[in-house]
This record gives sequence, structure tokens and C-alpha cells, in this order.
Amino acid sequence: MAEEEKKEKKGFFRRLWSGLSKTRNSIVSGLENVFTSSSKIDEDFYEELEEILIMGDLGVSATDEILEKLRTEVKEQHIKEPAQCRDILIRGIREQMTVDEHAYDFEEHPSVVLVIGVNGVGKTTSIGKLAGIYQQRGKKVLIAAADTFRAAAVDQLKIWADRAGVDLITGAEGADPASVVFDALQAAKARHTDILLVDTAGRLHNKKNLMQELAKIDRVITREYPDCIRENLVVLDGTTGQNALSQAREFAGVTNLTGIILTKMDGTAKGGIAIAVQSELKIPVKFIGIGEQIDDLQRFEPDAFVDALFDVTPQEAEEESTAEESKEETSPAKEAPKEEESQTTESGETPSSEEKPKNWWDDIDDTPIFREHGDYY
Ligand SMILES: Nc1nc2c(ncn2[C@@H]2O[C@H](COP(=O)(O)OP(=O)(O)OP(=O)(O)O)[C@@H](O)[C@H]2O)c(=O)[nH]1
Ligand SMILES: [Mg+2]
Repeated sequence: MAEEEKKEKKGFFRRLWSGLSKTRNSIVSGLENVFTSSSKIDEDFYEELEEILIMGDLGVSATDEILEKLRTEVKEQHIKEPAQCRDILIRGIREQMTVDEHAYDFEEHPSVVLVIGVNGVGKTTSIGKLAGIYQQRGKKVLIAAADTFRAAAVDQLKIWADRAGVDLITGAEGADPASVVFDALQAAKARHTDILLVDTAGRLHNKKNLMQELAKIDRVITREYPDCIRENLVVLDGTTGQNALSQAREFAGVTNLTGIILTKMDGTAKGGIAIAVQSELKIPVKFIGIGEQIDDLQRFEPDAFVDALFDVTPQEAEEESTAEESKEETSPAKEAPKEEESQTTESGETPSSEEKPKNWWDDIDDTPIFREHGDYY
């Protein structure tokens, strides 16, 4: 890992740690309290833990699994002291958030990243930040401004594209968003773009229109660029807690969601939602946003997240990560199989197009939403 990247990571952990202070105060101090004030492990003890986890927005499914694991271990290891449950519980939380090793394959192959979500969650901002990250890594990045619903949307995206130093494909205000995507796809293929990021509207005249429009964009990408790796990211605002879950479910009906960008994790008391979304939806959180600046987005790292949540101080985390890195550096064998795996993916079909099940939008009317503008159907 480059020196610069290490420094950036440490800085990000510090900001994540302070961003999670409200969550830490509500969930973690509550848990600590139960561990220290309970005299024995009984039903009351489990109920108190359950209440704190649910109140902390971890969701029913994650809470059940975490407590089930705790009960099993308490039984198997004949644990008597409530305080001994702390580490088991933290381990249980960590286990709710595993990220598949292929989660970021799209970054290494020509890909189209469709970014969707309700209005104001941080789609445009996250695209700007992602463009910055990939541009810095030497990738050829292109952005499609498929939010043609608001005039200001393109201006906002233009500012981000300029900031990141990448090109932007736009259409006229009110143009069919799918036509902007169509143009961007042709440009991406012609220019050998590595990553095409597609910004979409979060609001239309009604929800049905929005969902139809997104489904149509999804189909245009599948049809026009079948060889690309597809990444469909739903952006969820971390401050909205359980609402974020129902939004994600709604968008999962429109496209095959491959990941979540969780934004506004700076200063929320509902940080437990990161655990809930993965556990409930079985969709990984891939990126986490902790502010409005271009470097305020990073890959979601479950271990760092749990460390930040459970009060591992930034200094302790730095020591841990330095130890981890020196372990990695001395075991190059760990890196080797990764390359082999990515070659296999490259030689095969794009996983998303091969495995894609039939979706409900396959049956919906193809009539363009904006007939008077560009129409590629
Ligand atoms: N604090 C904080 N603010 C954020 C973060 N991400 C986005 N925002 C802010 O959230 C607001 C909305 O962000 P946008 O990127 O415009 O959201 P959008 O989803 O594109 O919104 P629409 O285009 O209206 O659907 C802006 O003021 C952003 O600066 C974050 O991680 N932390
Ligand atoms: Mg936007």
C-alpha cells in the first residue's frame, strides 16, 4: 500500500470514528451498561441487549442472529459472567458484515455503475467522490447525467466532474434519461472508458414513473453494452435508519442491486443501519460516505467499522492496521490467487448478465416516459 494511501486511510478512520460518536453513545454505552450492571446471564439480560440493538437500528434479523450466536456460545462455553459476553457479541456483529471477495471486481474491468436512490440521499455527491477515487487511480472515468428531471442536477454534476477531472455526458433538460445513458454507453465504448458512472433522478412526477425510468435505463445498459460488468448501487442515507431499508427493498424490485452506498455516516446516531442493511437485505455495503468533501467516501471495511463503533481509538486502530500490513507484506502468497480469480472472471461472461433472473420490469410497457425527446426504444 502506498504511503499516501495509508495516510488517507488513517485519516478516514479518524473521521469515521468521530462521525460514529453518537451511535457509539447510544448503542455501545447501553451495551456496556448491561454488561457491567447485570449480575447474571438470564432472560432479562438477553432482553436488555435485544432492546438496545433494535433501538440502535441493527434490525430484527441481525439482532436475532447476534443473540442466537451469543446464547449458543454461552451454553457451549459455560459462560457465567455477563462481562464475558462482550467479545462474543462484538464478534457476532462483525460476522453480520462480510463483503464478498468479488465485490469490487467491477473496478478492474470495463464497467457501468448505475447509481440509484430517492432524492437527497447523496447520489450525485457519491458519484463525484467515486469519480475522484478512480481518476486518481489512473482509471478512465466517464459520468452520464441521467437526472434530466431538474435543470440544476446537471450543473451540480458538472461541478463534481470538473473537481474530479473527468468527462460528463449530458442531455437536454427533460430529455429521456435512457437516451442520455444510450449516448454515454456509445461514448464509453468508443473511448475505451474503464468506469462509466450513471447519475439518476431521485424524484419524478410519481414513484411509478421513477421506477419505470430506472428499469428502462437498466435495460438499455444490458442491451447496449452486454460485455461490461454491471454494478447497480443503491444510495441510502444513514440518518434515515429503518426507512433506508424499505427504500432499498423498493429499488431491489427495479434492478438487480449489487451493492449499497451508505452516506451521511458522519454524525448519525443510527449507524447501526450499516449492520441491518447487510443482514436484512443480503446486499453488501460497498462504500461509506462521511462528509461532503471529495475524499469523504471510501470502501466499507466491516472491521474498521466495528472498531470505530466499539471505541477502538484511532491510535489503537493504526497500530492494528500497521501490524496487519506487515503481516500482509511478509506473505505474498496471499496476493497470488487473487489474480488467477480475476482472470477467470475476465474470460467468462459478465456474471450479472449470465445469472440475471427474470425481473418484473421485463413485462412492463416500453413506452418512453418523455415522448417528445430523444427516444431509443
Ligand atoms: N454530511 C454528509 N452530507 C452528505 C454526504 N453525502 C451527501 N451529502 C449531502 O447531501 C445532500 C444531497 O446530496 P446529493 O448528492 O445532491 O443527493 P442526490 O441523491 O443526488 O439528490 P437528488 O439529485 O435530489 O435526488 C448534499 O447537500 C450533499 O452535500 C455525506 O456522506 N455526509
Ligand atoms: Mg442528484
